[in-house]
Amino acid sequence: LFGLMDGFLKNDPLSLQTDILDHVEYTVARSRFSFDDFEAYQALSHSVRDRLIERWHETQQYFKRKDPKRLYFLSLEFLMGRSLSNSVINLGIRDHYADALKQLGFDFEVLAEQEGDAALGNGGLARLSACQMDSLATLDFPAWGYGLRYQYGSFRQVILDGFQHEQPDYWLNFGNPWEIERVHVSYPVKFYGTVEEDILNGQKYKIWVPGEMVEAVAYDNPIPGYGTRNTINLRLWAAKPSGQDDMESYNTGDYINAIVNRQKAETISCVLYPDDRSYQGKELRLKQHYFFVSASLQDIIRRFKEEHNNFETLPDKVALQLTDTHPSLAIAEVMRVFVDEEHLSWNRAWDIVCKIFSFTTHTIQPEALEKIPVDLLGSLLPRHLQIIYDINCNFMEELKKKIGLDYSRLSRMSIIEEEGPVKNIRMANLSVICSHTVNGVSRIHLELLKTKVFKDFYELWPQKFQYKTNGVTQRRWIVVSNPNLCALISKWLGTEAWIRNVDLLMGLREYAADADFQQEWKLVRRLNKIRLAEYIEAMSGVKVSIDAMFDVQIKRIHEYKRQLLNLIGIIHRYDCIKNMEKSDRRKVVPRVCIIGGKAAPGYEIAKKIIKLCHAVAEKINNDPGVGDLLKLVFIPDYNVSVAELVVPGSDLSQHISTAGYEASGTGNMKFLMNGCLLLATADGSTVEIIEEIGEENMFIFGAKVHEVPTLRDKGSARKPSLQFARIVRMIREGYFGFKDYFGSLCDAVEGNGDFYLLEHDFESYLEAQASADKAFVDQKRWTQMSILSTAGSGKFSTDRTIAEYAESTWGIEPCKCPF
Ligand code: 26M
Repeated sequence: LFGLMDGFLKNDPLSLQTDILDHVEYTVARSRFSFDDFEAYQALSHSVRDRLIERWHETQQYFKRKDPKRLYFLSLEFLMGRSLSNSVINLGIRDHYADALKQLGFDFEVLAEQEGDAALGNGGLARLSACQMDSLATLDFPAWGYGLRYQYGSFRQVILDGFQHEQPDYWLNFGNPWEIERVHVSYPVKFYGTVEEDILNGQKYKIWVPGEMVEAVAYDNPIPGYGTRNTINLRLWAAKPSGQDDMESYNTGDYINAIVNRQKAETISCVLYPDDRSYQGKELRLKQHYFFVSASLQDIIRRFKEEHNNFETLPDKVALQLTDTHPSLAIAEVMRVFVDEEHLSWNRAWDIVCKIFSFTTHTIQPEALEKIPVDLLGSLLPRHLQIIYDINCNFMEELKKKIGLDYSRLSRMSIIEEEGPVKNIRMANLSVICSHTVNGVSRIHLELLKTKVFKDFYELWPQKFQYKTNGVTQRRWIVVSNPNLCALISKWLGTEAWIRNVDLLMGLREYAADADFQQEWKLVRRLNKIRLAEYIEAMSGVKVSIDAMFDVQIKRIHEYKRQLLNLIGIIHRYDCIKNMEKSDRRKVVPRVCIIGGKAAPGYEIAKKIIKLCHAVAEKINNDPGVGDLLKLVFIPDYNVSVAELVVPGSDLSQHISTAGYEASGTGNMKFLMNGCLLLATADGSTVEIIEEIGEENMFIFGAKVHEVPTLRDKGSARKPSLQFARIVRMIREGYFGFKDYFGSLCDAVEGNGDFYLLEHDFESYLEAQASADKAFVDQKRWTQMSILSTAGSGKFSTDRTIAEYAESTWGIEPCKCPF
C-alpha cells in the first residue's frame, strides 16, 4: 500500500510513452496505433498535466500545513501564451519527453506548434502578470493568482487589403488541457437590487437585497516553478447560471424562456474587452470586475476562516495585490463583507482594509485612469456605492484637518468627480487612499506619478509611494524561446544556474570580444533569423535576405508608441535609396523592417497606421530598383507565441515612445535578453537599461522627459524638419494611394497637431538609425554590443521584481515544498 501511495509518476522513456499512449486511447479516444500530430499533442499535454497536478497538490497541501502569509495576485488579464514547452522545461523533463516521443515517431517541437495561445489579455500589463506568476512559483512564494476565464480571448487580427479586421478567438474550441475544472468550487455573485436596513441586537445593519445572482466556477491553472517542485495556482473564474434560482418561476412562466434567460449569466465571463486605453462606462465590463472580485474574495476569506477566527490577524496572513485599478472594487467589497456580513464595526474593518491592499499602476496619462459613472455603480452595486461614499466622506474629513479648506485640492483628491456632465468614481483615488503601498513600474514612472498624476497624494503620504521596475522571465524569454542561445550561454558560463539567478549573465562580459564566442553567438543568431525569415515568407510571401539587418517594432499600436515615426523613417530611407546614384547603393546597409501589433477595434488612427504600413510595404517591396536593400513586412496577429519567434531573430528593436508616455515597457527587456540591440528613447524602463549596459551599446535619441512639456508648449514655434514635412506631404498627396484616408493621420503629426513630437524627434531618430547602420557594418563590434546586451539584462528579470515586491510591499517569505 505504501508503495502505491508514494508512487509519483515516473519520467523514464517507457513510462512516458505508456502514459502518452494511454492518454491517446482513454483521454483523446483514438487508437494507440494511429493518431495525428494534434492528437499526439493532446495526449502529450495530458501526460504533462498529470505531473503538474501531482506537484500542485503537494504544494497546496504544504502551504496549508505551514500556513504562511499568502499573496493573492488579482489581475483581470493574463497573457499566458502556450504552456507545453514552458511546463516541461520548468518541470525539468523536456528532453525526457523529446526522447520518448522520438521513439514513437514524433518530434516534440512539431507537437508544441499545435498549441494555440491562451490570450486572456491585451498587452504589457497582461504579459507582466504572466511573467510574475512564473517568478512567484520559481522563488517558492506562497502565492495565488486570480483572474477571469474569458471564453473569447484577445481578438484575432486578420488583415484584408491592408486593413485590420477583428475575429473572435474561441480558444477553448479544442479543449484546454492546462486547466482543471473545479465544479465544487463555486460561489454565488450578486448584482442589482436595493439596500435595506435591519436591526440585530439593537444595532442597525445594512442589508443588500440583490436582484440577480450568477455562479462563479473555478478553473485552476497550475503554474510550475523552475528548479523547484513548487507549483502554484492561477484560479480563473467562469460565470454559470446560479444554482440557487427560485424554482417557482419555472412553474409560473414559460419554461423555455426561463432557461434561456438563466443561460445569459454566462455572458459575464464571455469576452475580454479589447480596449487598452480609454474607459467607457460599460455595464458588462463593470459586471466582469465585480464578478471577479466577489468570487476571489469569497474564496480567499473562506480559506482564511478555515484556519483562523479573528479578522485582526488577516493582515498577517493575506496580502492583496491590485494589478492596476481594474480589481479595485475589492476594497469596497471587503468593507461590505466585514461590516454587513461579519458585523465588524466600520473602524475595525477600515483598519484591516488599510493593511492588506497594495496597488500597482501601469499607466501615466491621466485620461487613461479608470472612472465609473456613479449612476451605473449605483444601479449595479447599490451597497458598494454607499460604502465608497462613506470612505470618501471620512477621507475628506481627515484631509480637511490636515490641509484645511483648500477646495480645489480637496476636489482633486476626492474619490467622486463632481465636475463634468456625469458624476464619476475615480478608481485610482480609491486605490491610492485604501492601499498601504502604491507602486510605479519603473523609476521614471514613479517620478511622474509623484509630480503629476498623484502629486496631491504624494505630498500627503510620501512614504506610500514606491517603484519596482518591471521585468520579464528569462525562462520563457530565453530558455523556452531561444534554446540555442540558452545552450550557448550555459556552455560559456559553465553552468545553468543563471536560469534561476540571472545576474550570473554578467559573466558573459568577459567573453564579449572573444573571437570563438562571437563566432558561436553569431551562428545562433543567424539560425534564429533563418527561422524568422521562413515565417515571414509563409505569412506575407515576402522573401527576405538573412544578411540584412532585421529591424523590429512589435507592440500594441498606439500613437504614443510612434509606429508612425518608424514608418516615416522607412519612407525616408526608401526615398534616399531611390535618389541615390547606382554606385552609392552598395554602401547601403540592407534592412528588413518588421512591424507587428494589434490596434484596439475602436482606435481609428491606430488602424490607419496599420493600413499605411501595408500601403508603404506594397510600394517598397515591389520596387525592383530597391531589391534587398529595403523590405517592409507587417506580421499579422501579434501575440506571445509570435513574439517568441520574432524576438530571438531580430538584430535591432525599436522602443520609441515620446519620453514620459511609456510607464515601463517590457518588450525592450525581452529583446535585450536575446542580444538584440535597442534603438530607443529615454523613456520608461529604457532609462534603467541605459544604466545597466551603457549608452554606447544602444542607439538612444529624442527629447528627454523634462523637455517634452516645454517643446509641446512651443507648438508651431518648434524647429521644423523639412525632410519630415516632405514625407508627410507624400503620404497626404497619395504617393502610397488612399489619399483621403490618410489625411487625418497626417493632421495628427503636422505642426501644432503633432502632440507626440514626431517631427521634433525625427532628425535625431535618423541619426540614431545611421549609427545603427554604421555599427552593423562592423560585425565584430555589433556582436560585442549584442553580447553585452544579454550580459547586462539581469536586472530586468521578474525574479528581481518579485523579490522586491515580496520584501518591501507584500511582506511574504518563500515556502518551499520539500521533496
Ligand atoms: C481599458 C478599458 C477597457 C478594457 C481594458 C482596458 C485596459 C486593459 C489593459 C486598460 C489598460 C490595460 O493595460 C495597460 C497596460 O498594459 N499598460 C502597460 O503596462 C506594462 C506593464 O507594467 C508597462 O510596461 C507598459 O508601459 C504599460 O503601457
